[in-house]
Amino acid sequence: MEFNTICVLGLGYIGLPTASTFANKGKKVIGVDINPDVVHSLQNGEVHIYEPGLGELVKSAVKSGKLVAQLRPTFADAFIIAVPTPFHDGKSANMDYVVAAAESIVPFLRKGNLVILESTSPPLTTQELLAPILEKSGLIAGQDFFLAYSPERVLPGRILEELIENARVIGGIDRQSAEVGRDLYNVFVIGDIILTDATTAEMVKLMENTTRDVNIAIANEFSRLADRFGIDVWEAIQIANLHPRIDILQPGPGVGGHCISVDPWFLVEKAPDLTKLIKTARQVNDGQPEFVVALTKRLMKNDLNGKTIAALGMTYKPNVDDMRESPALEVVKLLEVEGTQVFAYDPFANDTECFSGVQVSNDLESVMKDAEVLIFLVGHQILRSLKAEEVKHLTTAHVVLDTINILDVEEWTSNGFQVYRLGEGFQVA
Ligand code: SAJ
Repeated sequence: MEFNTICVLGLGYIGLPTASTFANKGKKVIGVDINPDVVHSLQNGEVHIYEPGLGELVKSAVKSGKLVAQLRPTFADAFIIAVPTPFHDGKSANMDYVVAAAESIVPFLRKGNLVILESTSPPLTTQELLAPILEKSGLIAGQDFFLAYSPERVLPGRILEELIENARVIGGIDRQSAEVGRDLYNVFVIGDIILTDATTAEMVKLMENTTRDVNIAIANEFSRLADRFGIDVWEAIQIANLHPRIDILQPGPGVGGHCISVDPWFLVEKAPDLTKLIKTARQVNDGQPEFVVALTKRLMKNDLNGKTIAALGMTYKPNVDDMRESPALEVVKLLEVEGTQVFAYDPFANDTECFSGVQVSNDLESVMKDAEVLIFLVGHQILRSLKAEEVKHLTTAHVVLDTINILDVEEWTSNGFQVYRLGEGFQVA
């Protein structure tokens, strides 16, 4: 089946790259977002998020007239829903954006259309939540229009490559919906396209991110054990990973982002009696900022009150601008509860910006100037390439806590710093 017009709902980290990739393949794309600022900036060819290569891609799509941005959907051959699925305070999935997006399509749904949900969703969403909403149009899913779930699986920082190269799963509400979905993504996907049913596709996505979460949790738990037993977790992991069937991930200040720290909860919510391991892994990773604070406390001889700390790196992972669910922000908040004054730095902040109650500056010098301790929380390239020789002239701090193992300890030590790392069981004299 051929799709000439594609309507993409949600122009965030997934919707915008997807919309502009289709547009650059010559498809007419209507990008829809409920945020007028997003729509307005896109109309001028400007991009509101940072992702390598995305700015140029969007500019060329808008310039060619193939991508237009607007606040409401309109008639199209295919609709792709790529809106956020955050969680409520009680960790249950908030499907409000998916529901609103689906409802906004109803007046424009016609016979023969294809609707794809890409947003990460609890199992059975496509069948039990999405289909009934779309059927308010009077059309029947699988009979009058095609309906499928196709999860995005791209890695922030490599979205444009992975969108095209990764294998794509398409789970249809029936076989034909999956096949028609393949025709759509064939426009740009060069990876394998695997067809299955909608609920399997939903589970595949959740299983992938949950597996990664559990694997990071074991690395984090090892970091605490290493601390207890006075060994270096980084060295131990490196040695263990020489085993042909072992591949331990890296510990750190915790797991953030909008995917891995959220998605496992969708399974816990739907089947609390079957998800002990998944829930515990989530709690281990969520507890890691507290571990970082406990280490900082040990460094400061159990008294954090009145101390000045520079927290370096605030995004949820290196070289992205995304601060959603960032464990680094959590570390700052917990340190503040202990009575410290924290200056937070991130190269992706605009001047000084407030993220979930934390003031984040992009001026490294002013953040480090009066600090007693530097805590490295995110391995941004700019932080990795800092030279101890230069830093020592920019800060009063002599103590450094590296939670991500990015510093050359010898280099920093020889420049007068006392360097401590998460997961190495340090003692402070
Ligand atoms: N992290 C660690 N240790 C590690 C690896 C990661 O602590 O060894 C932390 C990161 O610092 C970050 C978090 O985990 O806080 C998640 O980072 P990530 O790079 O593992 O993953 P995301 O959230 O950026 O993207 C994931 C990817 N999923 C998998 O790798 C299974 C991506 O492919 C998905 O498309 C994306 O979630 C999504 O949108 O669901």
